[in-house]
Amino acid sequence: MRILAFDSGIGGLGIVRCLRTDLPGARIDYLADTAVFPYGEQADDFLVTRILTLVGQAIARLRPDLVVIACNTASTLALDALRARHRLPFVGCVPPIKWAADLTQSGTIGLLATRATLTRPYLSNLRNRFAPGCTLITYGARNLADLSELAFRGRPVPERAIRMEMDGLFSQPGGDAIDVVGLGCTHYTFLLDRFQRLGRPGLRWIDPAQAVSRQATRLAHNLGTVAAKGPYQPGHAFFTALPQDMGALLPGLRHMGYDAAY
Ligand code: DGN
Repeated sequence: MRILAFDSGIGGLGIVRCLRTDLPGARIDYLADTAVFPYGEQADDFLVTRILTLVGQAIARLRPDLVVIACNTASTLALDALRARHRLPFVGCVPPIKWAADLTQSGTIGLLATRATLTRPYLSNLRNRFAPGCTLITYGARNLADLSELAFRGRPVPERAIRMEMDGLFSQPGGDAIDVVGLGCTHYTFLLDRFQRLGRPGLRWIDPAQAVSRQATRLAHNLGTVAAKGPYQPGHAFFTALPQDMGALLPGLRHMGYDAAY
């Protein structure tokens, strides 16, 4: 079983970490489009073409059995187009609106995501379908993805900068009533412990990484080609631009740097 996971940066490695445990016998390759990170600030047309091209090339080269689009910004924009183009199972990653709506007691849910994700019809559809009775307060964070990259690398993350972004959500009208916050960007998994520490007591934070991994695992088992247990297979990580300080990359993923094929 070969899995390809894709994100703009290190965010999808939170899902890869879960997949490692859920599918120890799978070979997981990771492609990060670091050359145009952050995706949240790019134009939609540009991103769709780029994602279709990069993921298409990676599929042709790595021949995965299953693809995980481990990025909300990419999934909410290009998942349907990818599915239409490739006869492969795709697992996407979208803001956990339904989950938040199921958990909230106050009826007010918060969502942190990239600005791009928040403007997509995909999000309003999710909201209309799964949380019609809830108040949804969103905040499109510009800096949280960068701060997550720092956290991932084990570098100091200024607490003040995280607080400022959290204030962007909670200081909106009605923000006091938020009791559940969904993470709508895979990068934020690496800041979850800080959100929990700095947020109001009693707030619930939803990180979909584990659920996405479980969904991929279900599909992998349905394909019938997956060994339930090891032997453990290391994967490769490919970057479209050589990132600095990637020493903290997940153990077992060998860093291949930029590959001309991409
Ligand atoms: N990790 C990505 C997401 O889930 O939306 C995008 C982060 C970014 O590029 N800003």
